[in-house]
Amino acid sequence: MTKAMKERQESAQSLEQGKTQRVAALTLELLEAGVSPQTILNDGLIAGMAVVGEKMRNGEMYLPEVLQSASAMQASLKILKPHLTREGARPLGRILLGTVKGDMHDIGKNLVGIMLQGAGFEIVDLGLNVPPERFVEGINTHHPAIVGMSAMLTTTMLNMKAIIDTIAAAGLRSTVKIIIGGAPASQRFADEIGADGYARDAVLAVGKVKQLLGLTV
Ligand code: B1M
Repeated sequence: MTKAMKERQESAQSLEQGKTQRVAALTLELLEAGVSPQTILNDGLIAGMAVVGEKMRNGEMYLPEVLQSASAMQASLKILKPHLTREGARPLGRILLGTVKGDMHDIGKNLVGIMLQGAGFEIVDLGLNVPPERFVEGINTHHPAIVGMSAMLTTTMLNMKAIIDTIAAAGLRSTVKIIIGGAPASQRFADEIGADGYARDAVLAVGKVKQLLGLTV
């Protein structure tokens, strides 16, 4: 096994153990060694977080430990961000992004934002736990082409419909395309609630947004 492969494995394990400084240091080392940010993301961070999710489900990890892992992931994402995005280019379009009301999971949404920014879009990030009215306010203020919603709980995903209904009630539905994502979401759910698109992960979200805006060839 090469040094870089070992470090990616160690990065996943350190993330699982919530060792923020170690994960950050390994991220820098791997970048310096020429490993691509996508590989660091997939083999290190996302792989580590998948184990955290498994352990959380089985009751082997508790919230404070999961929070530690989440902060390790956020720290590493901060380091990777400039390598995944390109500054200065004229934006392809503006996207309003938020994690829906009641939901405190923002890592996936942040990653979607980074990938979209990397593809040339301008991101207005409303953060997490965003109520329907703030999405409406965001549309009125920023005039985005796309609204992106993220939800990670089977309970909070239902709030996506409330947000779409509130946008429609404000007379703004025809002004934006709406894309949804997050672990419990699906194309079927997107169809049911009247969203324009669904994407399973951050890379597919870029493709879906381009498709919705007619930017694909
Ligand atoms: Co929570 N949590 N959590 N959690 N958490 C899950 C989601 C869970 C699946 C864990 C489990 O049981 N195995 C489970 C949900 C079960 C369910 O509803 N079916 C769960 C639970 C139960 C809870 C609490 C209720 C626990 C409790 O309090 N007892 C609680 C709820 C709090 C709340 O939101 N109100 C809770 C809390 C937390 C923490 C705060 C501790 C922390 C979040 C910290 C943070 O985000 N800042 C946390 C974490 C870290 C997780 C897991 C372990 C990891 C999530 C993550 O960041 N993944 C998660 C288990 C898992 O997912 N395996 C879990 C990495 C990230 C890159 O992937 O977020 O899936 P993901 O994003 C992907 C795609 O989903 C997609 O692209 C992203 C990148 O590829 N995507 C989009 C996401 N948004 C998109 C938007 C798009 C398109 C694609 O378009 C706009």
